[in-house]
Amino acid sequence: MAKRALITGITGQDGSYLAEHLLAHDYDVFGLVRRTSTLNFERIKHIQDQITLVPGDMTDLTSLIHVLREAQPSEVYNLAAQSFVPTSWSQPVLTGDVTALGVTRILDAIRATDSSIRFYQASSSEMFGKVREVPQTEDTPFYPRSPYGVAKVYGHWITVNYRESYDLFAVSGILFNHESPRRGLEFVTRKVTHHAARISLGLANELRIGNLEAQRDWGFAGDYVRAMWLMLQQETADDFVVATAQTHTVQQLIEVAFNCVDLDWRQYTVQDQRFMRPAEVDLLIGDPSKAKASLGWQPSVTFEQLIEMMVKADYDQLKAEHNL
Ligand code: NAP
Ligand code: F7E
Repeated sequence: MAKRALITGITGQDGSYLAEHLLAHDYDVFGLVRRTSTLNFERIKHIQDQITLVPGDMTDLTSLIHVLREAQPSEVYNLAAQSFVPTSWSQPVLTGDVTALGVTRILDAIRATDSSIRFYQASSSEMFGKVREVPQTEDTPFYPRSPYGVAKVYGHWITVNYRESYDLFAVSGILFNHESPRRGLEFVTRKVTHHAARISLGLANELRIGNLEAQRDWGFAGDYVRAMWLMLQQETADDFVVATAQTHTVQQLIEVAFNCVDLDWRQYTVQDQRFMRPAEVDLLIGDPSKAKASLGWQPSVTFEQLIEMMVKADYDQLKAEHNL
């Protein structure tokens, strides 16, 4: 019989790639979707006839219990979150409700319905924040720098706690930044690649940006969902860092993206205080040795290939949209 998986956050970047990955492994895929007045199935419309969407919300325990009863999954991937860091300062309580308490709700719903379900929690490198060591490993202490990071630390520890308290197969993937042409336009990689493409097509004339010095370990989302799946196929539940072990500044990101369309980034880039954060995470670089050794996981896309892929996708899409 086909395995059944439930993905919360299926309409997001990672949810769409994970759904594709699970379908390719012959899973019956269920996706939790919240009610919206306009449909936002852009990232999953190409697979919508192969998956089952079930209504619910991470803020509503009853809906999570109903969804688990209906889907009867053997694996749950909890990707739903308020995931944009700046919004976590303007909506800290909502961020805590969805990104932190939402994890407890889904874990408790699993306990109430079927404690044999394997559970994946989308933890984040933002938990390392003001980093205590370089590179960051599974043992690096957390020091979050935003309400989002704080909420993710809660989600991480409640997952560990339910594993230890109730013997659930519950794991956390501590994933470093991962990007793709499906990344939301507000995140820095997609903002930059989209602007590079727009400027080269004459549709915009500048890129307004915040901190150029921040450093991130950026990988490809398609590679990272493979690691999520591998974590739930192991004999024992454990937590893993997933990263490329390479870091780049925001400025390097802009240089690479603008080079893809033969533009000099300096001519178009304007620093704008509005995009600075009240507290910054200056440097992230992960050590994925444990994932490599235990899961056999490694990234397949380099930073340069990733940015080129994103610029090209934006360029082609804008060209088609504007009949250029
Ligand atoms: P994303 O594109 O922002 O997607 C977030 C998803 O969560 C969307 O499907 C969204 O639904 C859903 N969601 C938000 N609030 C919800 C609620 N109250 N109830 C039900 N669903 C809700 O995020 P992503 O980049 O795919 O990331 C996936 C997960 O990994 C997130 O938990 C994120 O925090 C974590 N993470 C991401 C990265 C990264 O670099 N991408 C790194 C580490 C960890 P709507 O479409 O309806 O808004
Ligand atoms: O910012 C700097 C900004 O918003 C990256 C989420 O998926 O990854 C993501 O969080 C860096 C920061 O991602 C702009 O200050 C400069 O230093 O793309 P971002 P993030 O905050 O790292 C982690 C792992 C997650 O878990 C999160 O869910 O870029 N930056 N100028 C800018 N960032 C944005 N967004 N916009 C700018 O104009």
